[in-house]
Amino acid sequence: DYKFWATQPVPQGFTTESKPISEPIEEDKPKDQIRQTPYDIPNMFDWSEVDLQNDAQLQELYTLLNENYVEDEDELFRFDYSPAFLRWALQPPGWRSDWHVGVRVRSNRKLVGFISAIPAGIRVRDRRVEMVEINFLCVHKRLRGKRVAPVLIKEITRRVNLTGRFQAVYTGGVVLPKPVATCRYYHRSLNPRKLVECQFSSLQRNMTMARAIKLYKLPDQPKNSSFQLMQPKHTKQAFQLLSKYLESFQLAPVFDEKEFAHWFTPREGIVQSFVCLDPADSNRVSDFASFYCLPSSVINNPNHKTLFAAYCFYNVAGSMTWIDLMRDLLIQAKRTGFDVVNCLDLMENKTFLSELKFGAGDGYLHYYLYNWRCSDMKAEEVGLVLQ
Ligand code: YNC
Ligand code: MG
Repeated sequence: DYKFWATQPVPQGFTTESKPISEPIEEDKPKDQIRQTPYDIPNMFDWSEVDLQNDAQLQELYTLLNENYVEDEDELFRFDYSPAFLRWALQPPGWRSDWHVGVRVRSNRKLVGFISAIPAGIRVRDRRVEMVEINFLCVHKRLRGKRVAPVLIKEITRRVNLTGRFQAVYTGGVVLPKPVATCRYYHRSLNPRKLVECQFSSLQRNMTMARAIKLYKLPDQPKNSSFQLMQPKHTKQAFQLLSKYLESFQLAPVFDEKEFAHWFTPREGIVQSFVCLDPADSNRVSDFASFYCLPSSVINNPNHKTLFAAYCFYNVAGSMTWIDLMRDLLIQAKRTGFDVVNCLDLMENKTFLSELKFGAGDGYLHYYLYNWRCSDMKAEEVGLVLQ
């Protein structure tokens, strides 16, 4: 049983709503009914806002996550979010530093816990809600199992509620009450030799390394000759193309143009976005594709330190087929030096995964809403990708 989650406004149990509803679980609270002071944490710790503008504090957060954040089940890999990536992920338009919540050891000021919120307009079926996205919940390995995580969650909730927001969206690999959707990870090898050496993948029966290398070979150049890095002159049209496309999903972000520019303006080593142009009118953006760059540390491997992974972000096949668009994105990722492209089976991704030789992974990603009741969604109804 879930001792903490039983006290929270989330659907209790794992039963399914029969009607296609979308509504709050509990009402918004007036400000004077929200706790005004931080929750108590054990005596040896202090709350501490992490100032990401400050390079030293950004480095402290980087180190906490690099050493203690999400690992795969076999403890072979751990996410290695770069400092610059963390700034991008945690400082979108409307970010607040009091939503970058740290916990420090009182005696030596060491950062040992963290949770974050960023503002996001999210549409759930026909309801648009001003929510937050919760991410980077982390407790130092030596402090696990001591119920620090629930205090972090309650404290970020309090700080978000004080700004008049009462809903959140978050994702995770663990099963909690209650996923609104569950997506599966797929992986496309670009550098099969390294992936095998790192035990990220293994050679299937009857497969030799030479055959694997041949199987995953890609053309050197994109098929669509107009496929190019998104430039400022493309932003407005790419924004409109994506916004229209996202209307077809049951759970999706609603970006404004400024947010779109933040999330998709190419930043080396962080996020890469591409457009294709209409051959009949080279001023018209017809297709859009993007990935974000998230390496993983390879744990205890004598030969490899880092696995370079690109994660499919938001894509729109306008004039091209999904297969042609996403093959061009794979070619681009390969040319940039990535070892693997990871992709969830949400939006229309199932239409190209097998044809482009993505393999099903063992990881699942559950999507959760806080203080929102709605019926279950299929992976292909989800139009939201978090970092
Ligand atoms: C998790 N990932 O079930 P019960 S994802 C939520 N999300 O509660 P303790 C989690 N809850 O079962 P530990 C969770 N993992 O008693 C565990 N829990 O009801 C629950 N890992 O607390 C768990 N990062 O402190 C249990 O556990 C209670 O010391 C146990 O700490 C957990 O960022 C954790 O995977 C995850 O650093 C911090 O294991 C730690 O183990 C760790 O005894 C590696 O906690 C890194 C990792 C999680 C990545 C993510 C999204 C987080 C969402 C949090 C929920 C937000 C709700 C909305 C708030 C805003 C609302 C508004 C408005
Ligand atoms: Mg704990």
